Amino acid sequence: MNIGIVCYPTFGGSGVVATELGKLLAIAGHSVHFISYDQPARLDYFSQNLFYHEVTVSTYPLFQYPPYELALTGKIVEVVQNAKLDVLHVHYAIPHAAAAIMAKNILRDINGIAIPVITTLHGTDITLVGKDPNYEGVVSYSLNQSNAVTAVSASLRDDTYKYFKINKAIEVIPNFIDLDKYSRQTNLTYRNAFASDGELILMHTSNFRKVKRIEDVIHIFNAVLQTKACKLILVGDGPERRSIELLCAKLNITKQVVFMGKQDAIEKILSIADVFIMPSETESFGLAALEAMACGVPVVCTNTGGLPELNIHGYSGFIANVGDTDAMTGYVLTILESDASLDQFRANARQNSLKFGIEKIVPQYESLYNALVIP
Ligand code: GMT
Repeated sequence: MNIGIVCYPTFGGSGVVATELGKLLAIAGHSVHFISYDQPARLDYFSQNLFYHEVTVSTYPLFQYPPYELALTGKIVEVVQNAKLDVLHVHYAIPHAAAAIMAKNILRDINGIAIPVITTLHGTDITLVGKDPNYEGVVSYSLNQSNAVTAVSASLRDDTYKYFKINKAIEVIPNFIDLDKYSRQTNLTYRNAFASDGELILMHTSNFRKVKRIEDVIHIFNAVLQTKACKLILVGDGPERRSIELLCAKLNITKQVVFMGKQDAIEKILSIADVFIMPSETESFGLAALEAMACGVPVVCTNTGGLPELNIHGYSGFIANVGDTDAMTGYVLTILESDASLDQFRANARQNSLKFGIEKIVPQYESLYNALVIP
């Protein structure tokens, strides 16, 4: 099958899921054509079945806002024809679903080509950005005009029905993980570079946006530090980083907190962690928490969005109300109570991640494509 994938190229969760899915589909023998404004960050793998088509936006003095959606629409129309795409799969509704629907209509009306469009909803495209009244009508229309819509959790599916006027079924296909790549890789030299003997390591990875509530990570860590010798490793970068650095300085814990910035070898870094903290305000699935669990790291998170569908309270970690840093501190300390407790939570976290292995999830997308492709 010839599959087109439209996604954001950055380190954000939707781009990661789209790129990893495309790589797996290429391994399965499909030809996969990525359409984006930059090479997807995780497209680090060479295959004769993988192609990348860059969207370039021309500028003009009149354009205070260069029309990316139009350039994307034009590129989709071109790639569908040239690469003879059978199906177009767009990740993150805004603006990808609207551009895909416009391209679908152009191809139908001008070129006599029928291209099925699948829109996968990832999270903030619904819970934050999408429900902005300026976008709500366009998002509802684009989802209703898509041939199929998927959401990464039941919670996100329900939110979509709540905030938009949707007249079709939304299938839940959760995030997935390569359990061979993401597994605990013990590397003492690496661990010792960050923590001395007996020191524990707490970790958080994200794109440092407000919705991640990284200040809660800092307060939880600061409270744990009162009773346990530990370090905090923060992986990723984004708009909140500076204020978090300032908060660490104010609390006088700068020496105990490591800001690693954006990193590729996430599985190696996660492997040295003892507890992963995800105190998000909203989180449709929590791919970063799944990556941690697969590497045998228990997760303390909030009860928002799809997180309760991923993390099992008292088994793979713990769940608390958004903003309840006291409860989350208590849960971190419970996990770290003894070596036996930590070992048990580690094993449970890995066991829980097995439900989301690629071999279980990727065929669900393939069946969806097969059901829509016109023979
Ligand atoms: O918040 C991010 O990290 C980026 C964002 C995105 O859409 O790029 O991630 C969302 O999609 C991920 C993949 O499906 C989910 O695992 C994340 O939970 C979701 N983020 C939020 O809902 C805040």
